[in-house]
Amino acid sequence: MLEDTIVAISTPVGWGGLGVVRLSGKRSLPVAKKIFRPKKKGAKIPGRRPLLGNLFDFEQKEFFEEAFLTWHPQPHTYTREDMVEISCHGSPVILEQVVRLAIKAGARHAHPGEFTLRAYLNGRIDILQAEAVNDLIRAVSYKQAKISFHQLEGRLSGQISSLRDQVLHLLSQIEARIEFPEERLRTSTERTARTLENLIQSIIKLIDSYDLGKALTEGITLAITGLANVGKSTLFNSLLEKDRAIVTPHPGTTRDYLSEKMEFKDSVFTLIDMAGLGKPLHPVEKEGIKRGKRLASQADGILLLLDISRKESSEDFRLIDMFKDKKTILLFNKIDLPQKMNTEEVKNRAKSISTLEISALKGTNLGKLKATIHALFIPDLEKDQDIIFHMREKLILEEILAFLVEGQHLLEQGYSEEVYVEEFRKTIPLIGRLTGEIRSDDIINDIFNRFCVGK
Ligand SMILES: Nc1nc2c(ncn2[C@@H]2O[C@H](COP(=O)(O)OP(=O)(O)OP(=O)(O)O)[C@@H](O)[C@H]2O)c(=O)[nH]1
Ligand SMILES: [Mg+2]
Repeated sequence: MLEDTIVAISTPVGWGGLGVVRLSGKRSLPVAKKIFRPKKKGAKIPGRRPLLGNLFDFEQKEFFEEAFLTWHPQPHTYTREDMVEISCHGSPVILEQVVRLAIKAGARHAHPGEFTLRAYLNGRIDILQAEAVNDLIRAVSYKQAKISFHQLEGRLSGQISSLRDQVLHLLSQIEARIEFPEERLRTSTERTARTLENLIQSIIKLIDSYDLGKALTEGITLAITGLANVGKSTLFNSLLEKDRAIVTPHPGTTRDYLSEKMEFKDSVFTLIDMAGLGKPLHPVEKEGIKRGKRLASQADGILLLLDISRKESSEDFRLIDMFKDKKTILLFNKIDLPQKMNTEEVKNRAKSISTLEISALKGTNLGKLKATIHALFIPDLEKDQDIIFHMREKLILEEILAFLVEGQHLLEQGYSEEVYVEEFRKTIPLIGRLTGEIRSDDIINDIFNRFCVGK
């Protein structure tokens, strides 16, 4: 595969001022020379400097375009291979002709992301940096682009490699105790426990940063839920500051769900309004409730509304139970009305869930609600703490965390070094998978298929 010379149009599909065709591989320069003739007869092609010339159709024996050619000799290139860039007018007809001729001259059409894949396979970047390339190109905000740029420069890779160093340090402490049990200078179990605790905390911070990553990209989804008529649609509209959902005094107003983006302090939240989760009054509502339950279970968080102008009911408690394992904020709505609900009793039952009293109609405490949402979902990051944008990374970090926590458990329970050291050793290959040091075809396919052709 790496023996092939690949070619692709690297600029977007369509018409533009300029268009660029890129080649990478051993035969890049010979292939390009068949298509390109310098303006100055016999001029040598310099390294890393654009040379003006004409493009030549060696089949029809005719010139068809003016272009700059830049030769990037290996190894200091994007792919670490010989590369050539042909920059001409941004006409799809011309660009496709250049690619066609390059293929005739011995190149092969590149797959999506294949240039970056080569940079990875040739060891110039790791898989985290490769992901950052695509994140940078597809960034939806300047802030996200900047974070991706730093990751491309190796900031996240640096953090992961420091995690690996910490694990290795931990292992060496424990292994020294196993090998030289009599040694007076050996590290104490307490010290190992401290090293371990620090390591666990840094991994938790990284895992938590995924929420922020999501908030900066596709948005955190929040399902507004509760029984019928508690004020879900009113809250939805108030938070969005627009009259989006229909509000009526009749229970069962909302049947289909609605979703809209809300921005707050750099972050994006997707709010979902839906049918009330109580007993359906109408067959259409039944389907709405089914969908509502599914949406709520898939959401990142729940805003669970209760109507304090009514007495608490077993239905209310059932909902609190239903969402006790999710990130939930319990909202006592309609505080502008006379109170019938025993909120203290409800709070006792809700235990660790955070609560807030609001009036969706009058807008009371909505600023506080936004701040609470932000605090719950967007962790306060230290200045140099990196952010992860991908589920892949989060899942591997969670696996690593699980082994460390299991090891911590065994250590605390007084098991011997030989027993808990095994748990810590299991994290090493996982770190390798995280950075791509351990190659996996699945991961490679999954990541590079998301790229565009030509990158
Ligand atoms: N006084 C007062 N009334 C409210 C408040 N929030 C909502 N309401 C009223 O409660 C009724 C129901 O509000 P909706 O927002 O439609 O409630 P919902 O939960 O979306 O209802 P369904 O879609 O039927 O499940 C409307 O008459 C609202 O004006 C509030 O904070 N205070
Ligand atoms: Mg509604």
